[in-house]
Amino acid sequence: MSVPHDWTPPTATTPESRRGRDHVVAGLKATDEGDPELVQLLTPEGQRVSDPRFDSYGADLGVAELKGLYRDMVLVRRVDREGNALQRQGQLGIWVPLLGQEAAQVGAGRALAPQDMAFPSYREHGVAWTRGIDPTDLLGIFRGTDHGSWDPKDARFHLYTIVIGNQCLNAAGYAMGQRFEGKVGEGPESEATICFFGDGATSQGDVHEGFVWAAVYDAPVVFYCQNNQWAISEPTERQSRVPLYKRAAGYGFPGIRVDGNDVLACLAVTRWALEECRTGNGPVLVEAFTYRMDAHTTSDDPSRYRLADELELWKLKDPIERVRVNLVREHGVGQEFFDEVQAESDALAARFREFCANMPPPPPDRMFSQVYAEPSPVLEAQRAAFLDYHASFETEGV
Ligand SMILES: Cc1ncc(C[n+]2csc(CCOP(=O)(O)OP(=O)(O)O)c2C)c(N)n1
Ligand SMILES: [Mg+2]
Repeated sequence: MSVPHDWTPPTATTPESRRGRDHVVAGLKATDEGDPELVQLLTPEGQRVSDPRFDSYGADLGVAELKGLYRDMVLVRRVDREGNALQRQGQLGIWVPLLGQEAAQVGAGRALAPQDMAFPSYREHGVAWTRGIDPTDLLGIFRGTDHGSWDPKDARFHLYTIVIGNQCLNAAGYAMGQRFEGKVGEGPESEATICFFGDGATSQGDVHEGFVWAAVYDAPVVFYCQNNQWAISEPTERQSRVPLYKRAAGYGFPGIRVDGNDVLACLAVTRWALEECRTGNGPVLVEAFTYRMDAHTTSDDPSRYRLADELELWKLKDPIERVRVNLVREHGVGQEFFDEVQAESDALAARFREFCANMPPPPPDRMFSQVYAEPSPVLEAQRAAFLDYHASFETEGV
C-alpha cells in the first residue's frame, strides 16, 4: 500500500505542544502542593499530618523512631558529602551523590525485614546504610578497586548495578524464585524483594520486561522508583506522558506516589507495599517523588541544563530539616540530641576519609583469582602472561 506524500497521522497534534519542557501533562510536575494522590505524613514545614490510607503503617513511629530516622539521614548525608569531597581531592575516580534523596532511601530501607532482598542501582548509599553495610565498603566501587566489598547474600543487598534498569530483571527473577520456593504467605518469615531504580530507568526495556514478568508471575517485588526529576540532563516530563506511578495500571498492579522527601511517608508506604508482596498481592510500584539536589555524578555539571531556582524551591522541602523541625516543635527535643548526632557524624566522616586514603591498591592478578569459582589451565596461562607483562614495567624509571 502506498502512502500519499501529504498524508499525516490522524492522531498528530501540534508537534510543538508535545515537545520539550512546554509539554506538561497533568500531575507530572505535581509537588506536595495540592496533589491529592501524593502520600504525605510530614509536611515540608515539619508538621505531622494524617493520610487515612497509610496512618496505620506509621502509627508506631514516635519520637524514638523519628530520632533514629533523623540520625540515619544525617549520617548518610555526611558520608555523601565526604564522598564528593574525596573525589575532588583525587582519592576517588567518581562519586554519585544522593543529596536530597535521604528520606526516599532511609524510609524504604527501614521498612525492610531482615529476610527481604534489595536490589540497588548506583545511588543507594542510604539503603546500603539501612542494610548494615559500612560506608567504607562503598569506597572500592568509586576508587575503581572492586565492585563492592559486601556479601550480597549476607547483607540481603545486591551489588550496585550501573547498567540502567538491569536490576529490575534480576529483582523480578529473584522474587519469582521467592514465590516458587513458597516464601510468600502470611507467616512472619515470609519474604519480599525491593528494586530501586530512577525515573530515567523507566524508559529502559529491562524495566518494562521486569514489570511484565513480575506481574504475570505475581512476584513479591516492590518496584521503588526514585523520581528525582532528572536522568542526567533529561527531565522526567520528556520521558513519559503520564505520571510514572500511573504506568503500573498498564501492567495490572497498583502504583502509588509518595512524597520522597518525607521519611515517614516513605517508610509507611513501603511497609504497606512490602506487606502486599509478602502476602501474595505483589508486585507494587512506588514512585518516591523527590529531587536530586546535586549533580548526577561528580563528572556532571547541572548548571548546563537546569536553572538554579529549581534547586532553591526544593531546598525548602529538605528531607532532614522537616524532621528536625518536627522533633523540636512537636516533641520538645533539645539541642543536646542534635549535638550528639553532629559529633557522631564528624567521627564517621573522619573514619571514612582515613579508610579511603589508606586503601591498598589491589594486587594486579586479583581479577584471575576472584572472578571464576575454580581455576582452569586457560586462566592460569592468562594469569602468568599478564604477570610477566606487568613485571616488564617494574624497572621503569628506577
Ligand atoms: C543501559 C544504560 N544506558 C545508559 C547509561 C548511562 N547512564 C548512566 S546514569 C543515566 C541516567 C539514569 O537516570 P535515572 O534512571 O533517572 O537515575 P538517576 O541517575 O537520576 O538516579 C544514564 C543514561 C547506563 N549506565 N546504562
Ligand atoms: Mg533520575
